[in-house]
Amino acid sequence: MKLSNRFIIFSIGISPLIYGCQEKKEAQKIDEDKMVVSESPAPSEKIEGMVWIPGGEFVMGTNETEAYAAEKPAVNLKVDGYWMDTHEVTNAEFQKFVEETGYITVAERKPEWEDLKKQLPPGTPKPDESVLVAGSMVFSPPPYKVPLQDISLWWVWVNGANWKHPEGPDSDIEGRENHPVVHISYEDAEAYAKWAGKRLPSEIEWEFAARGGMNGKRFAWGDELTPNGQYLANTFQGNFPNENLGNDGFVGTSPVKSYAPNTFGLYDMIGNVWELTGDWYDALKYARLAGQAPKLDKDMNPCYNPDNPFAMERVIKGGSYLCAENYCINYRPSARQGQAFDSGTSNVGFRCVKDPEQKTLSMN
Ligand SMILES: [Ca+2]
Ligand SMILES: [Ca+2]
Repeated sequence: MKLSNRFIIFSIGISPLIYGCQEKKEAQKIDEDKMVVSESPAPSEKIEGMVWIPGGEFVMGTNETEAYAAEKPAVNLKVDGYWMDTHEVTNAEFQKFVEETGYITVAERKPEWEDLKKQLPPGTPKPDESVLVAGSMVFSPPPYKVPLQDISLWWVWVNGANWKHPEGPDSDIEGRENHPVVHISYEDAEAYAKWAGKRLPSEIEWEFAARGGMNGKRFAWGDELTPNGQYLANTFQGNFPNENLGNDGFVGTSPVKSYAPNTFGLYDMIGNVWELTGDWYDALKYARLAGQAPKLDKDMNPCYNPDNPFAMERVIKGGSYLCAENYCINYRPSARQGQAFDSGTSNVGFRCVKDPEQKTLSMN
């Protein structure tokens, strides 16, 4: 099914043209003092590789003029406590899962046209069988400046690209065991989480965790992208997509934990790879929560993305090593995009959460 990305424009990056859209109604009045991190004690058990996120009350989304429309408006929300992986799932961790289960990822399977066509406009002709080959989308930057409206100028379908061969059949993950696993679809991430006795975070859980106890900050660490010139996440410096300067130390993915953690002890919540959540993508989610848009009829369709009306998408958060100041700009806790549920790419991974055995905080 992953071939859907060959036929439809998917939202790896949002065009800068829509950055800065103004919402039509006045935003919900937000109480900036409402950031309350629960003081309930953490569960007594310890889980290796995870930290306790205490839950609480916070401002999700943003009212920033410059933010994308789908991040607005800011809304007050509450979340219960949960455990969260300190870092993105690595190649080594995913390899262990595959060795124990024999799991084959979606990118390694031949796509079926019957599945594919469900996400395409009615009447889309069946492609030639020779096109229906296992593979995935790989970032392949042009050597020169290009217009930023056409993502096909830097995203290329590569037959044989998958988590073990991130750039295609001739590449491998040797030396990248501690990098985040990529080319993972939602189905793959869910299978891993189930095997690990965990689950994928909801978007609310992910954003609360990324904010690290700070309300209304543009970035996970404050309001400046590089305070005192210090890089705090793996993003893209230079002119996207052709000029990847790597001033933060990396032009591709980086080993997990290469940058300082946030105050909850979580690494790479911003940048490195986008992270899948368990939520369907709804471009008007925050507007609906704020009462500025009608409720979504989930029996009709759990997703809403006017830029990609036939795609079934899950929310991804945090931006990646491909988010630049001149394009994407999604290295912020409120940033969000839809990712076709049946597709992985070379800049999307995930991490898991786990519920406590006994809930320590009950809020709504
Ligand atoms: Ca970088
Ligand atoms: Ca990340």
